[in-house]
Parts: sequence; structure tokens; C-alpha cells
Amino acid sequence: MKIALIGPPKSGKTTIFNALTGADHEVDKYSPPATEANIGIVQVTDERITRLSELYQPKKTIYANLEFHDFPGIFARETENPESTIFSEIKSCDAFVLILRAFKDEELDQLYQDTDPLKVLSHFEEEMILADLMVAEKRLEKIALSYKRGVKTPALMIEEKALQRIVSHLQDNNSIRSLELPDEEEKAVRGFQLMSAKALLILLNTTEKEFKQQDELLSRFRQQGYMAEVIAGKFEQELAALEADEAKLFMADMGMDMSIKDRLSMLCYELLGLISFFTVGPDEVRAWTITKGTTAINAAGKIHSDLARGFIRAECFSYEDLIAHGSEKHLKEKGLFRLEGKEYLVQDGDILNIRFNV
Ligand SMILES: Nc1nc2c(ncn2[C@@H]2O[C@H](COP(=O)(O)OP(=O)(O)OP(=O)(O)O)[C@@H](O)[C@H]2O)c(=O)[nH]1
Ligand SMILES: [Mg+2]
Repeated sequence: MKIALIGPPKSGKTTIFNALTGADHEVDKYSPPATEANIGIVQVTDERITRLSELYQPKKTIYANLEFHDFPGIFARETENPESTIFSEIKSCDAFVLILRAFKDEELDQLYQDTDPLKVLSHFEEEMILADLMVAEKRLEKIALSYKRGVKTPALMIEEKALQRIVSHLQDNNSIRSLELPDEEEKAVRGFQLMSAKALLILLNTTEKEFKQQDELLSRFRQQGYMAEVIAGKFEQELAALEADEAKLFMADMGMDMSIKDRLSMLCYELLGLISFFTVGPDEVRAWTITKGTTAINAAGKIHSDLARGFIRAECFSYEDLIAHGSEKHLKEKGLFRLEGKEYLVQDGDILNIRFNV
């Protein structure tokens, strides 16, 4: 999963990225916008994998991971081109974390007029809606042209219907996040990677002093239906540079019970409706990330396309049961070792072994 850190200039994106990944990219009030994104992979802490690894003693243990992309500030300049490489990279991410500045800084206030996080959010929503409108209208024109040339396929007609719904939704100033499309229409337009359709988490970046004073602002965002959280970016970056024990003391002082890495991973899982299933064995214990509601055959396809193609059955038991009963042998005796078919909906913590034949 690719998560984009986006926001207006100087809201603290790179500071937070550094804290998350342990990187040391320059953070500076006056530096011009970077020309490309910083990319970092964050391993998703999961005690269950640690326990499984102790149990199976595999050669390799692989945790799930999230890929964070730290983009330069956007939507601050008239001359920005929503068709530029940066924007297509942003659109290729699965979800957006919008970082808004909620710390005081007189110099930054002077450089950037809009400082009210609520206003900045509506500005972002407007810009994303405009960018999506451009894409959808352009495509509709192309479809109309095809019709004129006598090409009018059922697939094009479905796409046209979806785009017309999208355009009218956007013209009413709504983001696509709030539009429910029938499955086939949704599939027809998925490739456009519309910005206002992406899952969005708002992170208010503030100082350690003001960390506990953001409740009112947070609830305003939440009332509008957004998922919103607060973070002390600079403080987190300083924490990341400390020894673990020392960092824990500072965190306890602030009433923080999770590292930024664990907290953001958890939030992204929640935001995207993600869960994990596991594969175990003497070679490898591994976590796989899927969305809630994924069928056994699609989960098998995550591991390898052959496993989906030749899918016969999934041998399945739950992590909880394994820990409660101690071994696969005991699970079998208790009847907790199941065989599931293609359409079984994989649950968080399922341990799967796919039987297949190609
Ligand atoms: N006081 C305070 N300053 C911060 C905080 N987070 C970032 N800053 C400062 O804000 C300035 C910009 O931080 P960056 O992390 O580079 O911001 P950015 O969003 O990556 O900036 P661009 O990529 O240029 O848009 C730096 O001088 C940081 O030290 C914070 O939580 N508190
Ligand atoms: Mg930056």
C-alpha cells in the first residue's frame, strides 16, 4: 500500500516523514519546493508475527509494510499543473494523509496567507474537485468523439454513464469519496485515480505544548465526516533520534502510548479498511495485507497468481486459536482446522495454506 503525505507548503510533511522512517531529509522554512517525493518503507509492527516466528522458527520472517511518499507542498501556486509528474505520482497512491499546520510560526504566517486548517482543507477539496472535473470532462469529450466516429461499445456507454454521474457530483462541489457508483461503473473509472475519491486522513501537525489543545479543531473536522488526528511532528522527529528507553520516558510524559510509526500504520489500516492474514512454515512466516471482505481466492492471488488460478481449497485456522491451543495438532483434534472454499471471506488473523493445482 502506498500512502501519500500531502499538504500545503511547510506544513511539516518531511518532518513527519523523517520521524516515521528515520530518514534525515532537510527541513527548512525557506527552501523551495522539492522536485520529487521522498519514499520510505515502514514495517508494520505486529506482535502476532513475532509470536508465530517464535513458534515456527522459520528461516525468514516478513512483516507487512506500508510505503510512505513525502510530496512537496501542493495547491499553493497558480502555475501548478495538475497533469505534471508529481500529480500523477500522488494519484497513484492508495490513500492521502493531509498534513495541516497547526503550530504557530510568524514567518510562515507571513509567507502563506491561509493558515486556518479548516480553510486549508476546503481549499484542498476544491482543488481536488477541479482537477477531477478536468479529467472527467476531457474523457467525456473523447467518448463523444468516438461516438461520432461510430464507435459506441457497451463498455464506453458504462464509462460515459459513470463519468456523467461523477461530473454532476463534482459540479455540486462534492468529492467523489461521497459518491456510490454501481460496481461496473466504479470499475470503468478506477483507472483515472481521481484525487477526491481517495481515502483521506487529516493530521494536524502541532507542537508538544499545544498537542493536547486540539480537541475543538479535531471535532470540527470529525463533524464534517473526516478522520482526523493530531501529531507533534517536530517532537516526534526528535524522539526518533533517541534511544528507545529514553524515547519511552518522553512519550509517557506526553501521554503517548504508541510510536508515530505504529500509530500512523494503525490509522492507515483503519482508513483503508485493511486487515492481515498470515502464512506459516519452516521457510517463512509472513503477514499479507488485504482489504476487509477479500475472498480466499483473491487472498491466494496476493501470494501468487498461480495460487488463485489453480485454487482448490484454503486450509485455515485462526491465530487466536493457535495461541490458545498451542499447536496445529491440537487444533485439528478440536476441529478448529477448517477447509474453506473460494468465496470464504478471509478474517483478520487467519492463517492460510492454499491447496492448488496448475
Ligand atoms: N514548531 C514546529 N515547527 C515545525 C513542526 N513541524 C515542522 N516544523 C518546521 O516547519 C518547517 C518546514 O518543515 P518541513 O517538514 O520541511 O515541511 P514540509 O511540509 O515538508 O515543507 P515542503 O515540503 O517544502 O512543503 C521547518 O522549519 C520545520 O522545522 C512542528 O511540529 N513544530
Ligand atoms: Mg517537504
